[in-house]
Amino acid sequence: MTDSALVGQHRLDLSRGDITNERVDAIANAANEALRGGGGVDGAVHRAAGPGLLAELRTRYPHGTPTGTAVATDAYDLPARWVLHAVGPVWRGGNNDEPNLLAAAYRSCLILADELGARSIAFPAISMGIYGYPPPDGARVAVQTVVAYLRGETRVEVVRFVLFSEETYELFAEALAEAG
Ligand code: AR6
Repeated sequence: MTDSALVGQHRLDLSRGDITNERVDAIANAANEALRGGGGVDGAVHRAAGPGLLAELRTRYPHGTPTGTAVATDAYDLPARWVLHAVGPVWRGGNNDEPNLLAAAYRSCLILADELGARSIAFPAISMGIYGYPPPDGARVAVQTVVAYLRGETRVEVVRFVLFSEETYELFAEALAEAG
């Protein structure tokens, strides 16, 4: 299943599946501040990339990275070239700057992609699993942030949200229809 929209010359796609299979320049990972792996998509990314990923994170980012930021590594055994480890907010009721921090996590990845020269990037639904971000709001922030970025100066050509469940896919499709 796929939905697609054009934002100027850029394409925004939705697809169902496992992000570790994506053949794009960069995949984003929903990490935590420590950057030492975890469950959910982070666990899947580390398993599929192999041990070099954790070794690079330990060496280059010994103190992790704050919520709302992202760091890049090689993608090792994954089909992508880079992994962008983004830290979304833990949902704490909504009055702790969660929407801004979630938008900042997506934007940090897009900025890194531009710095690296990545033209295609795949995102999971950051913060919408273990971190408990309410699904309709999380999808809206994700789509609006990417659309706003693609309307600015960027060399990123394709952004794809890779959603694990049918429900999450539908929420992103609704958010995309609203943003269009
Ligand atoms: N491909 C695409 N999406 C996936 C995959 C996958 N392989 N696996 C899970 N999802 P989560 P968070 C979906 O919990 O909420 C980790 O322990 C999942 O269904 O992975 O940002 C980290 O180390 C959900 O829709 O990330 C952090 O401690 C979305 O990806 C913490 O979890 C995000 O769910 C981060 O929590």
